[in-house]
Amino acid sequence: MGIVNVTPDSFSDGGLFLDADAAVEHGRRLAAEGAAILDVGGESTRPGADPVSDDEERRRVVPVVERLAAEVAGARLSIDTTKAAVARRAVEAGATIVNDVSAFRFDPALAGVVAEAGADCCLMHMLGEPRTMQDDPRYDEVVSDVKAFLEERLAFALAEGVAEERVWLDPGIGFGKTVEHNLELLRRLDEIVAIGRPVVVGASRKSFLGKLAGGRDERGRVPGTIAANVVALERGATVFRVHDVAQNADALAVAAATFSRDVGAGA
Ligand code: PMM
Repeated sequence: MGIVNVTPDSFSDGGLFLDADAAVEHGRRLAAEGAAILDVGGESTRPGADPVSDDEERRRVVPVVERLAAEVAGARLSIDTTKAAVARRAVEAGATIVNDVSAFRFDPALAGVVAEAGADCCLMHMLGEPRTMQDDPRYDEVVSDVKAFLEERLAFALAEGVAEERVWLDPGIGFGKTVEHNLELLRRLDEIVAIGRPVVVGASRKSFLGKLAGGRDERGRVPGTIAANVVALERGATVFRVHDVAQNADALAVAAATFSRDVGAGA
């Protein structure tokens, strides 16, 4: 899953693809590098980020989804949003996956949009909300807490009419987690996989990788991203949300062949 952020302020690529032409070109390049999915987002979820209005978010993402659907063959389109109004328009424009970092908490009507469209959805764990999630995150026991949250959100999605086979789950690396929380979730990812739905991992370029490896900035975190994704693959993850598709796809192809695994929905 290649990341196409149409935002001025995402943590590692904010502002680079705010113009629709640049975003479409970037998506085209990620698809050529092997992305099976392009994840288009118009609202930054970095720690401390302020919310964006429905109208502004729609204005950013809908033209990009429309053009990617028309111009780029071979990759499915995912809309990274927490808002029903944005998802509805993106699905009309050609998205077939809804990636919701709030797991239907911020806008419960989003579940109905997914159910009605027959779309796939990714439900992610986050502690609280982006503005405050990194202020001293605490858990009773991080893996059990995240697992219980994802089971509860899966049950909510099913109750709203989403088919179980449409739901993917994500432990939300970096969303209200310390370095040790992130490592424990990766180390014990098999316990999340045991819920029985495909597991998505989004470790790409995140700050814990910089903290573990010499204080590297976002662009220097590709080797760390690959290490985290190979561990996640070994523990059973099947979807890897990344900025650097070519490098991750090569590494995961070799790791998957070694483990005799499919990379599933692809890098
Ligand atoms: N991380 C970000 C945004 N969306 N979606 C899922 N499913 N999982 C993630 O880990 C995730 C996400 C933040 O990263 P970005 O600002 O580089 O997009």
